[in-house]
Amino acid sequence: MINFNDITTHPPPPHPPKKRGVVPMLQGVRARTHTGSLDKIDERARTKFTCKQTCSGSAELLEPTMCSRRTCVILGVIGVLLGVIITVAVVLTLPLKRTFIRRCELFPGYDCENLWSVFQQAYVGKDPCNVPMEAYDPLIAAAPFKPACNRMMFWSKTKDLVQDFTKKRGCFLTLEKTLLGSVLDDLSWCGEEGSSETFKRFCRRKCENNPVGSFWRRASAAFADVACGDVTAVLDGSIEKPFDPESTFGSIELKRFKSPRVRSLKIVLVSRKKALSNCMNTSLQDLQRELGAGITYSCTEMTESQFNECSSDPEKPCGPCW
Ligand code: CXR
Repeated sequence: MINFNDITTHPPPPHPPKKRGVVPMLQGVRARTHTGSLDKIDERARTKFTCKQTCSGSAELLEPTMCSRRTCVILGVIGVLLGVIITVAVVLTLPLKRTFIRRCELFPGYDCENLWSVFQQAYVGKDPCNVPMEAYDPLIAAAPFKPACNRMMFWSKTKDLVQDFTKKRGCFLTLEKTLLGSVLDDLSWCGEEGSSETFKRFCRRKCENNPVGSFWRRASAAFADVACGDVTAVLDGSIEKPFDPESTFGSIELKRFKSPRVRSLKIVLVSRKKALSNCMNTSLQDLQRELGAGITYSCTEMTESQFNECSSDPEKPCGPCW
């Protein structure tokens, strides 16, 4: 008879707690350690152990791995290179595109992504001293200027004054307030032969056919082509020669005003601290000679504060300040 009470149950012999993911080879190493052969640790196992420590920063997670010190270094270098390339691309191109698209989207009804790609075709991959005005013809055709009779305002050497003015007095339209003028206002860009990138820094501006200068000349020509009615131009009365025939206004815009489409040109001569010229200035006589036949000319002198007073009254209809 079997007395079941006599049967003693022996718990299974305790297993040493398993370490997660211990490499079989290292288990072998431990076993041998118990038998006192620590000095004979398999060199390959030691290499892998060291590598895992280097890669993960932890000696706990020991797993079979293909990683070697060389692989770690190569992966690290590739990672750093990728990081540098992505950062350079983001810093050099994306902000310009982002600014372009963000400003463009303020004008409803345009395909801004398409305009960006048409814009890029003018200068990308080209020598930055060899981008003629005509390179921007497709861009102008994609977003043509609309005439705003009696409200068009031009300027030379007075951009800051005019910008403040048009911010307050919305009725006048400058090139910088149109879609194409606003998306590129105060920006710099260029391409490079053999590259598909847009750069926005270190773009040479000394040569005539640089991408920025050519854009403003082309856009100014197209904007002046649609001028109509009474046109205003704000010139600087604090310099000795307020009309510069070499400027964009003198060499491009003025020459494109045509009668009878343009009825009159009103020059507003604004002096900042000290007036150095007045409406009798010889450069302004040159301007009158350049003006197309049939267009009436007038000139008004103003101080900067009179000019600002005029812009500070948004209720005044466009025009009665001069
Ligand atoms: O007489 P410009 O001015 O050469 O050109 C001004 C005229 C304005 O009527 C405007 O319609 O030409 C147009 N225009 C711009 N909107 C513009 N925005 C920035 C021309 N140039 C513009 N810029 C930059 O300013 C150009 O890169 C150019 C400089 C022209 O300044 P200036 O006071 O001599 O280099």
